[in-house]
Amino acid sequence: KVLEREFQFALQRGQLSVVYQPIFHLPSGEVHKAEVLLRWTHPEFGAVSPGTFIAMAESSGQIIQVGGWVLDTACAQARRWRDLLGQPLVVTVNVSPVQFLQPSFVPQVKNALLRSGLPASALELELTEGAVMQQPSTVRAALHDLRQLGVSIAIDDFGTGYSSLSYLRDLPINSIKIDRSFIRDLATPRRAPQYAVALVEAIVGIARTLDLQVVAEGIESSGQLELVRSFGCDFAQGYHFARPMEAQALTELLHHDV
Ligand code: G
Ligand code: G
Ligand code: MN
Ligand code: NA
Repeated sequence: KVLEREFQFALQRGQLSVVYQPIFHLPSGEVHKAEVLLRWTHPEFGAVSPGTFIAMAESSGQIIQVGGWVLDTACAQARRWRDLLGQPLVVTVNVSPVQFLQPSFVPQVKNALLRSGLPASALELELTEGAVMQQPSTVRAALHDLRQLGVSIAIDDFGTGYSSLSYLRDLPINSIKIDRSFIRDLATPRRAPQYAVALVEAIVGIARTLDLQVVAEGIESSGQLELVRSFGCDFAQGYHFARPMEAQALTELLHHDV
C-alpha cells in the first residue's frame, strides 16, 4: 500500500531508471542487441523488485505513462549509441499487455522514434505469449502497424504461455526468446536431462523452420552456451556474458567489442 502510493510519484521524482543487458550474436561474438530493463530506486526503501512495481503499475494504469517514458529513454540512448559507434545496435523494450492493448500504443512508439530520430529497425518490442493471445484482432492490427513502421517484435518467455504455435506463423513476429526456465534445466551439460536437451533443441528447430531469430535467455555457464550454440541458436543473453548495466558501462563494453 505504501509502495503503491510512492510509485505514483516515482517518475516525476526521478526515481526510475533503466539498465541494459547485452544480447550476443553467437556466430560473430558481437553485441547486436540490448534489453532495456526498468529499475525503481526509492530513497528510503532502496531498489524495489520489478516484479513488484510493474504489477502495481499495471493495475493502476501507470504502466502506460511509465512504458512511454521507457520507450523514449531507450530510443534516445539507442540513437546515441548509433551516432557513437556508426553501427546499429537494436534496443529491445519489454511491453506490458496493458500498455500494448491501448489505442495510444502505436502512436507512442511512433513518437519515441520521431523524437529520438532512431530508425525503426533499431527498435524491438518484447511481448509475452499471453499478451499476443489476448483480443486477437486488436493485437493483430497493432502488430501489423508496427511491422509497417519497421519495428521488430519478439516473443518473451517463450514456451511458458499458451501453447498455440499457429500465432508464430500467422502474426508478424521476428524473434522468440526461449524462457530461462528451459535453459536452467540444461545446467549440468554432461548430465542435462535428455528431455531438457530435446525441448530446447526442438524450440530452436521451430524458430529456424519459421525463419525467426532465436535468443536463449538466462545463459549462466559455458556448458549451457555450448549446448544452445550446437542447436543453431543465433543469440544469447545471460549472466555468463553480462549482467544488466548502466548505459555508460555498455558503451565501454561496445568500444572493446568493435
Ligand atoms: O529486470 P529484471 O530481470 O528483474 O525484470 C523482471 C521482470 O520485469 C521481467 O519479466 C521483465 O520483463 C520485467 N520488466 C523489466 N523492465 C520492464 C519494462 O520496462 N516494462 C515492462 N512491462 N516490464 C519490464
Ligand atoms: O521476463 P524477462 O525475460 O524480460 O526478464 C528479464 C530478467 O531476467 C531481468 O530481470 C534480468 O535481470 C534477468 N536475467 C538476465 N539474465 C539472467 C540470468 O542469466 N539468470 C537469471 N537468473 N536472470 C537473468
Ligand atoms: Mn524480456
Ligand atoms: Na524472458
